[in-house]
Amino acid sequence: MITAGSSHDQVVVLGTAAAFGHYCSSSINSTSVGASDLVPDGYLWQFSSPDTSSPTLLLGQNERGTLYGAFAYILELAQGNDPIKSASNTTTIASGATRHVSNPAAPVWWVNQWDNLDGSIERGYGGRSLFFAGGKVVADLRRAAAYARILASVGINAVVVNNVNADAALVHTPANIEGLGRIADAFRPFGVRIGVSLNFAAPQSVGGLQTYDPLDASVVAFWDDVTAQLYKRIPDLAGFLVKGDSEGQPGPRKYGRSLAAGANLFARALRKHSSAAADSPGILMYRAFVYDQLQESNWKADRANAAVSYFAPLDGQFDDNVVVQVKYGPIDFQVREPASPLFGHLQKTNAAIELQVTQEYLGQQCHLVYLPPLWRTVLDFDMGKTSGKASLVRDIVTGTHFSRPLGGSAGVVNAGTSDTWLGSHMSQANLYAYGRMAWDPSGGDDDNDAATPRHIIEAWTRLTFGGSPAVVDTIADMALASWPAYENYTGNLGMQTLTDILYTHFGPNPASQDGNGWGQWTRADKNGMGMDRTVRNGTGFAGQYVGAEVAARFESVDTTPQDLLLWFHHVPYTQPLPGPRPGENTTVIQHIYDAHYAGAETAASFVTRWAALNARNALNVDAERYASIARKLAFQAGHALVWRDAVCAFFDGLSGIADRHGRVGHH
Ligand code: GCW
Repeated sequence: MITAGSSHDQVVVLGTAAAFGHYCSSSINSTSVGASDLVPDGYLWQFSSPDTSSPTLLLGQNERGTLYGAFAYILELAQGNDPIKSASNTTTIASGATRHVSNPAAPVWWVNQWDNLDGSIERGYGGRSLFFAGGKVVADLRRAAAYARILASVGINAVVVNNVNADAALVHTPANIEGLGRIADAFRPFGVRIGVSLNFAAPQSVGGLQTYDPLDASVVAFWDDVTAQLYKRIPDLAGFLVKGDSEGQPGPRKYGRSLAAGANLFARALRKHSSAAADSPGILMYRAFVYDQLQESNWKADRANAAVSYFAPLDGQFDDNVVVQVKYGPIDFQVREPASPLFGHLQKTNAAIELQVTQEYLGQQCHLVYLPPLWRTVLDFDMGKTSGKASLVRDIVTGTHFSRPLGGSAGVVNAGTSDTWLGSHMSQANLYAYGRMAWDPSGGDDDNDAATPRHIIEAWTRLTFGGSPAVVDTIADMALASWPAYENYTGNLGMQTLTDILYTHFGPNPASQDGNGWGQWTRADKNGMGMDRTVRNGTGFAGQYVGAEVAARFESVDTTPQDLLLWFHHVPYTQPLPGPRPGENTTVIQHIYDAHYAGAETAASFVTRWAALNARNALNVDAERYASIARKLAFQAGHALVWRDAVCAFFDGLSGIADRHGRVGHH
């Protein structure tokens, strides 16, 4: 227990609730400090009434909770806030003291790193790996430890350190297991546990076995042995992450085994090692991102159908320490997707939502795209009535809706050796927000809630650039305008991000969206576009929503929200749409032109808004960060024009329909 402060009314007492109860047993018992209100990793702040001389208490349910409570307290002070005033959900208790309790919404609030053993990071835009180089764990892990501190400060409790496209050798050589142990040692002081991605074929590719069949006894023994070695070095291992049978990765289907059999293989190996150090059994995160290459000529083929068709029939067959990790949308981190319908089907299975902090399809850290508003569309999505009540995705993933013991979220972060960790200063707001929303995914309904996207970006801005109201307002306004702008200039009306789908996922390439085996199609031809995902005439995807009212809403063009129109329906370019102002009409093609011009205009305004802050001397930012952000915004503004012109020219050429305002083409 640490005490700080010189005068009595500034004393803050920091520790676990149990230690505090023990220490103060003569005057205050642990019930009176609210220990019973806390779940593991939760914390409370207790402020005495002004007329008593008791210290402020900052108590965690466990040591990790104490750390989160301390970071949260410091983050308030650093914003110039008085924690007692800014604390939400406070209650007044006996003796007039005020208590604020904060508990994580679910046990899993992890991040994933897609780091390879050679030191590269798949879809990483912030430099090389913090963990690996040249096939092994790096010797100097000081920067990894600094990353652990960042993660703890935003409230993350575990990191999976290597790519889901996993290198089998990572867990096979004693040197690598020792290296993983050193990473865990670097993270442990910050309460962040580590997890490891496994390669399903390792028993065969590095283990010398003839098979990797999950039901084969020698394969079970292989994984038991690997798991035992890892626990020997890392007694608080968080668990494993497995991507099987997807995008060329090996998996159980090769042997005709179910995905549940594949997941349970690892879950059982983990379960044998529940230990006090880990304070809960190791968790097997199993990815729902499983799909096959499809025949585009088949109008009914749809990659979006894959997750439900594979996983829904397996509901109830996964062991209790398995969590199925589901990407937020049915395709792949697009700028706009409906929530994955799989969330509604996992009623007897633990589920977690997978979000992407690294901006793979979303500008790759060269564009300002503040992601929480996108994440909210999915977390707040209602799958329809199940068990007689609304089923919001956020309640499903925390386990509360279907009464599951585990659940939560995984954020693909891909931080690296860059000075900015992620490749740009502004993208750090997304990591900060991910931490806040993973701890408390409920925010957003109420404008006064500290977890709304606006409150989160305002807090991040104050912490990063100081509290000048002009800076806070400008950055918050730009951030909140950024995702809609990016959607406008890359792919509006639910058509997906029209990027180069084949390799880079960066920059416009609308022509690449069709004629490929990846299944991210727009089905654009000279008459119209959009995937027909209706049950009546299309791929049947709309019918995958468990709530009949949700399925019915998406089945009809008239009731599908406009921003998902082309996700669910194939319509002519001349399809009428309500215009931007009441009484105005537009069409799909005109919407495409207008949205791309509007989006590019917003991106251009970021440059001038940022420069105006500087001109007014309102900026509390050093010259280096000012210039770095200015450069990124200038790039974004230019690239938005490239996007605008490429997409508009493509659809102008394909449809032969002129822009009403004469901006596009040669008509
Ligand atoms: O979005 C795609 C990415 C792949 C990634 C895959 C996945 C790690 O383009 O790079 O592989 O998803 O999530 O497994």
